[in-house]
Amino acid sequence: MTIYLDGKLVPESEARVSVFDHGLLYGDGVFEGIRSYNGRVFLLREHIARLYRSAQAIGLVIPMSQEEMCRAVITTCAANDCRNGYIRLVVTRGVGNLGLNPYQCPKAGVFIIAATIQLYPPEFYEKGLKIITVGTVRNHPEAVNPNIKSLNYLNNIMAKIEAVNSGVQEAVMLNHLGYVAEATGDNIFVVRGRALLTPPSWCGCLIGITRNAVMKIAADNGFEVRESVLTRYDLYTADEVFLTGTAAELVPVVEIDKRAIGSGVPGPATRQLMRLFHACTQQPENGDKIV
Ligand code: PXG
Repeated sequence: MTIYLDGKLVPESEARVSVFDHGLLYGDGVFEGIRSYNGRVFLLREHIARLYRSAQAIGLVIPMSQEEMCRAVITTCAANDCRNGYIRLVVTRGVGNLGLNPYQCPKAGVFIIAATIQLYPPEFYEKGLKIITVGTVRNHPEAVNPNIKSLNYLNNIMAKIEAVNSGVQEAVMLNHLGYVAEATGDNIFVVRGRALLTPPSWCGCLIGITRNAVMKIAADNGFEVRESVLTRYDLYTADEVFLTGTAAELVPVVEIDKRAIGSGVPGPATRQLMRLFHACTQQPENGDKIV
């Protein structure tokens, strides 16, 4: 595998970061997870724009322009023939001393991995996920705001541990007020009749690129799409529930906290949106060509 590291393509064996990098020492940095479909990087510009917003929010200067970053992603995909894959783009605070102060780190580090990912085994896309709500609360908006896709995912990892320890694949996290925020690496949607509901940003979710794409697709196909404050009651009594994310794509949820959702199998709206989302990933206008 060939890795993009600080402006150069290097073999995987040479792609190393320092133990003094604050990305490692403090989780100080930001990242994106991006997919390629059919030789194009899906919604690349949206991902890069969000990366730069995350960096801006933590006062991190990325030492290249958004256009240069887009080129770097495409070049890394081309070098790895990553035509249907998963791209992990990481910007760290860079090398500094053993203190928190980020201003001691002269230059941000940038690396890009173009590989593959499978978040859930294929049968879950057919049968749906069983999930639980967990005690670990989503970040308060005035702590590390959930819109910052930071290298500090420990809060979400704690929630994931609760889910896995309970024998399920995924956790729903609530915010500090008790409202539904999102899953550990995916946004959450509720179907109620022809309405499609998902929590607003202030409830503690990342504004997912897949979330936005699905909201647009649904609106274009006759759903009434709304951001809505959701409680666990709304999940338990939904007709359908599904999760969205770059890695997960669109995955049905059939059980939450031992309550069957709707009929207990992936519902028609979810299956329709899965088909429509797949078609959307294949449309040339939604991606930058890998050359
Ligand atoms: N919420 C959180 C907390 C996320 O980290 C999403 C929602 C979905 O956002 P997008 O923009 O991808 O629709 C994410 C994204 C992984 C992995 O390796 C996680 C994400 C994306 C890609 C890979 O587990 N999370």
